[in-house]
Amino acid sequence: MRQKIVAGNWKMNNDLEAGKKLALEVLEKSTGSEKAQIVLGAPFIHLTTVVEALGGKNGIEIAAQNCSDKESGAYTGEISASMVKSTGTNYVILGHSERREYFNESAALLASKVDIALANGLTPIFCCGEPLEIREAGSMYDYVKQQLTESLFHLSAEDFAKLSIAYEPIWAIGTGKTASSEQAQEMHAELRAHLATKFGQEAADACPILYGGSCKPGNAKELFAQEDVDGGLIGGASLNADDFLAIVNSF
Ligand code: 3PY
Repeated sequence: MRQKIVAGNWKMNNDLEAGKKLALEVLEKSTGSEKAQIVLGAPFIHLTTVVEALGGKNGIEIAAQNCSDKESGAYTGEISASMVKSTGTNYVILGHSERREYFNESAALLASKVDIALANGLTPIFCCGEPLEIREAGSMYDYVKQQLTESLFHLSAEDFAKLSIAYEPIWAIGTGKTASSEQAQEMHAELRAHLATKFGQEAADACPILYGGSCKPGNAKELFAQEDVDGGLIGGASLNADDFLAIVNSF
């Protein structure tokens, strides 16, 4: 049985107090016996506060939304994987389409970020997904598989076994549009088959592949019922504890 994961991606929202309040509300309203691992993806400056506020209760984990590809040194404004880890944070979201698009994160850079995250004991949630024109041209499977090849296929089997993948079609992010459960299932199955060509069927079968892109309480159940959809990376709906937990409880 693959691990189920529902991760919130708070993006650049909430000041410190509001972030802490949201995390505490998720804690209060959760039971600790959810079927999915809960992960909260908080802004860097929230990490220490949120980790301390949750105190490891109900098994809730915290994610950073990025980390540097450099270990340390003269990189003004950057945050390293070891700094993230030192806050008690165990996950990191890497390669979100907003980072690829607005911060020019290339496949090669993301390969380095994956390496440094793993070397520092962080579990990457590696994002991939195609823009609308690629979907409309029908080349989405090749496009997304290439994203995985370029940033993950250098990994050892041992390192690959530590990460999760989030498929987020760009045309479904912040647009209110969601991939249908069939579209999500088809892509997830294609990606899993692709991973199997490199890491073997057993390793591919064990890798959680999450769906992201306008996942909400109203559509999570149907998406999560798909064989190859192992949870979600949740944007807007993760900013509301009730909505987020409704999604978590859609398993
Ligand atoms: C969204 O659902 O909008 C996301 O980008 C999740 O990462």
